[in-house]
Amino acid sequence: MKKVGIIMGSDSDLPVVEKAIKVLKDFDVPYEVHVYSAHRTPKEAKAFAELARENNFGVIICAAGMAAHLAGAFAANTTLPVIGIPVKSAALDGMDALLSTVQMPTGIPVATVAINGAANAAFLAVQILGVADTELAKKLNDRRVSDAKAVLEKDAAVSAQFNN
Ligand code: RP5
Repeated sequence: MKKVGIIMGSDSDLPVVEKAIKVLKDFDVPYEVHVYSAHRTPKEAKAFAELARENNFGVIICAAGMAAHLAGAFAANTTLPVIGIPVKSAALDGMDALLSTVQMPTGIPVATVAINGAANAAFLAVQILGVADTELAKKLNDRRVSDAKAVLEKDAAVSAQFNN
């Protein structure tokens, strides 16, 4: 199976990124985690992106906050799908990173998830890999069935408390 590359701009992003790692573990999807910065280590970020396809990656997830150019920089240097996680920072509540990540020019898209939406970044990565992997697609379907069951159990509990 292709790997998912999880790149964060700083190790301070790790508490957010851990939610993506957990989802990939749940699905037994292989991954690598790295810290590369579009601004602090641009050469290393570029080299990783350029070699990602031949290094057996299928999707790249990039998490960055503030002037978040990491996902865009990766997208510029690979034709693999790149998913961006805008990370919330203190000053602007993540709106800075959201706009920096989502507002890409035509031809170089970044699939941007919600601010701190790391779990959904991983779910989207699994969905992308699931296009060519029916076993993985079935696991996704099973997860949705069990998630739906959990919601209906909550509905039953709330209904029992408030509905006559
Ligand atoms: C971004 O700047 C990183 O992705 C991080 O979210 C933010 C702050 O980085 P540190 O100053 O905590 O290293 O590049």
